[in-house]
Amino acid sequence: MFRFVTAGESHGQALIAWISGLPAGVPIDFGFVNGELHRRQLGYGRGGRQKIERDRVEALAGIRHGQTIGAPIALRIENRDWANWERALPVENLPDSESARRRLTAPRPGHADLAGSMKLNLHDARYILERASARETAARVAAGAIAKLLLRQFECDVLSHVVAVGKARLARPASWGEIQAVCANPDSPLRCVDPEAEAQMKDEVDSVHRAGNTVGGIFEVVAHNVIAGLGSHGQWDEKLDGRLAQAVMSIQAVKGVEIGAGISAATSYGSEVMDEIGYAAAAKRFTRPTNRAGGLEGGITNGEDVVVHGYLKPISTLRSPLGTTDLVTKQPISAAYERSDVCVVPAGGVAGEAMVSLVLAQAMMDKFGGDSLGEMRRNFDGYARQLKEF
Ligand code: EPS
Repeated sequence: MFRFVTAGESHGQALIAWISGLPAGVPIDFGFVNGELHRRQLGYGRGGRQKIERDRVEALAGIRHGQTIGAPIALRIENRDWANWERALPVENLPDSESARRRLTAPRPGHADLAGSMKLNLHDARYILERASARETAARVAAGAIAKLLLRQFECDVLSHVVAVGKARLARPASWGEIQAVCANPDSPLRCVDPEAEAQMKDEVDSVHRAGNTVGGIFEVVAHNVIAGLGSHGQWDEKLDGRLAQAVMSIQAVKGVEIGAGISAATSYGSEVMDEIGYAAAAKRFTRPTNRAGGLEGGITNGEDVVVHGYLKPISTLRSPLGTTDLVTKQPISAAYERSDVCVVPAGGVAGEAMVSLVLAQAMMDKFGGDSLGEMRRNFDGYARQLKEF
């Protein structure tokens, strides 16, 4: 069974990702994994923390001689900021622990601070925010990179780009080639395929930054060359669109997920929404002139690109804070502020790629299984042949 979980706090020693259920023999390119971690750190509107961190992965288990060995994989990413937090968050209860604590009793509206404090019966949101922090997405991206390396064995690739920042929006669809080009460009400030739309997005970031505010947006994750038939129409929890939605919704600050053109489809007519079906005899495959379904029908991939949109609310830590209530005194107070990102939509997209890759890798394992990559490839190739002969 393919599974993954993470551990680690934002200002603790390290983040950990644990992945189990991958076949033996998948080549692991650490340059690629570290490149993915670097991509997550980029983006116009990031805060001071990214000047401290240099995310790199260290493999502790499950990878030997550059390949998976069919054993659980453990990955570690160091938090360089830990050096500044060792006294505030020690593992052991040191003699000066009490005075060194950096308590947070002014819960930020929109963050996990209040809900988590009530739930855990703590009058200090520190422990909650440490784990709820989007720093955790670094561990997801490391795990997602491993999933991507499995998908790439089957010619499938997953990338993302930014579709909206605040009110600034990319008004046209992006081709796969454009998405590849913008993802390969380390100087792209917001990973938007259109320079004019990107300039407007930058203006949005600048203006909210000046106002001590934050801004959200929309990212689009595209999985290219996904084989038809992943997922199932059989049970609610086997439907791949539902599994993707859960995975992307679980990313910090995501409050909405859309598959294909799902949101506008709700207010359009049937003839404007469905993708007509053709057939390319030479390629022996069914074709669609449009892909409004986002590559999924009935919870099953249909052979078109899988397209998932994540809708990110603005970051909840505001330099001009909103009003809140102190957890201890119950008196009105301004919400806590130390430092914060202003816009994280490009980083959210990289986390989205990781989650989509992990779900697709899981669906590939469900269908093609195999304890070794060779066994999985035989299963895949046999099915691919069946599709051609269909
Ligand atoms: C986050 C708060 C900030 C972000 C962090 C998420 O951290 P800090 O309080 O240390 O400045 O930078 O995201 C990351 C560290 C990261 O690597 O993405 C939060 O509260 O969610």
